[in-house]
Amino acid sequence: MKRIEVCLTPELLHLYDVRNKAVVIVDVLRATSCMVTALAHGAAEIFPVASLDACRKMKAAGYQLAGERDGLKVEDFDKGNSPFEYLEDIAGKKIAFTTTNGTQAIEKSRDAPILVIGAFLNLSAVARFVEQQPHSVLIVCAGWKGRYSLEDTLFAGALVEKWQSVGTLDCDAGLSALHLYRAAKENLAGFLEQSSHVRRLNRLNIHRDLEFCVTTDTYDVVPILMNNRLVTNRPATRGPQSG
Ligand code: 3SL
Repeated sequence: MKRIEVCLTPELLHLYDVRNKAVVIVDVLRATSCMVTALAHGAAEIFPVASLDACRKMKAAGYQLAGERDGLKVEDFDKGNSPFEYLEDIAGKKIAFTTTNGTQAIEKSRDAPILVIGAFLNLSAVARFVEQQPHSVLIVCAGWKGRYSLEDTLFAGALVEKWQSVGTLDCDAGLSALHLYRAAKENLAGFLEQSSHVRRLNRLNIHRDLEFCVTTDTYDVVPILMNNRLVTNRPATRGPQSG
């Protein structure tokens, strides 16, 4: 029977073998939420890279540069890391994306035969997708600079909850995530209010992204890594517009 496991931070990834897993990368605040939003609104592809320099090199190949460092847009980049920047003027665009944690977690998981991007925004679509794969599932929480993040763990718990009729859960990290999610799910934004990432975003005066990123099932797309690019499993869907 297929299993589901949760890696609570990329620093623990050496304990897992990604080479035979369907890996779900999650960085709820905010990298994977942006990726899902961009592809749902018609971005042609996202090229995730770990470093700023690797990202800048993609400009010559016609990519828009996007992402952040420590939550802030990089000065010479076209876009930052708020999902509201990916609602419009995105259709057909190729995006090179680098972030403090999300794209680093992707980089570390590249050996997986299947790598998809998860967020609350596409929770059910990701659950359906991984259920259909022949592999066991590993959820990799991006965390913050190697540390544990509450919001990514809550997403892991949500996906484990959906998984339970499909396969086994034999992983205490997954069980903890499930219990936490069950305690939080009626009010995810409230539960996260004291979390370090929400406090960090509040210090940067970024408030509205939290509500957006913890909204469940806004989109039906699953970003999949193919030939080093994230592309979607289905045509762009309509979702919220900016404003
Ligand atoms: O680290 C990341 O990948 C980002 O999502 C962090 S932030 O939300 O932009 O601060």
